[in-house]
Amino acid sequence: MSIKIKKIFMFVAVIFILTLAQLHIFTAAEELELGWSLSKGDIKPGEEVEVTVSLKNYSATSILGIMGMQIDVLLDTDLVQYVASSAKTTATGNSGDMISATYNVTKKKVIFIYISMNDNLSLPRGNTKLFSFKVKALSTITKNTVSSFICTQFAVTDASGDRKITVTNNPSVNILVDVVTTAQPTKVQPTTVLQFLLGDSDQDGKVTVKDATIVQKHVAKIITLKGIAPKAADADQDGKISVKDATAIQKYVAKIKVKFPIGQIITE
Ligand SMILES: [Ca+2]
Ligand SMILES: [Ca+2]
Repeated sequence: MSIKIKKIFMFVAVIFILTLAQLHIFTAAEELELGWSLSKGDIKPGEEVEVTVSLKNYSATSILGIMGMQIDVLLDTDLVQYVASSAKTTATGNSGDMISATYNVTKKKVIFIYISMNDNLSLPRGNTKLFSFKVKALSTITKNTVSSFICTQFAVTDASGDRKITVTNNPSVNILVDVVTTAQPTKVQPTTVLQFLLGDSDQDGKVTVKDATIVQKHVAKIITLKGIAPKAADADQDGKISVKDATAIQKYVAKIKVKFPIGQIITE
């Protein structure tokens, strides 16, 4: 049998065994466990995080070795998106072994596959870290959200060939997308202080008979007072400009006592 055919045969055999393991035909011995680590504890919307998947107890002597393994991680694409080309294997196998980590866009899964192509060799014990990938929290997330990745398949074939290891628990990793709800600083509205000389309709700094004339012109709609002038022109402080204001100003100018503070600085 040529080496090529032998390898193909091995490949088919391992896939077959993995499938059987999936179907739980073999008694599951839950000895292997998946571990997860994140490059940061929580991320902001739009930020990336690297997820590393590892085997927690592959060093256990009860496990003879791993000849085949498939791990599928389903991404919660409502919250995170896969960062293109970030899936990579961190495991190193023996010469000729097939190790890959890829992202399947349709299935929304990062799929890690290890298949030993050697007769007697298997995944070296030092391989606690298997693969990693990056995801990015959607920038549209507006409230604190936990995104969970679920491992939907974890099938392992051990090196003895007649004993299969399947971990049937459903490991998941949680990523907190933390939307900072920083309190918006309260904008202090600048207090507008209005100051004017009551009765000074023409804004020349003194109250004269001209101011009464201005009021009359404004009342007659010959002119229109603008800015602070209408405030100053409202000599009797009744909220409107009328002929009574002109009269009050005239009285003030004539030094006839008025009950309004004409000629005084008013601050509002
Ligand atoms: Ca004046
Ligand atoms: Ca008035």
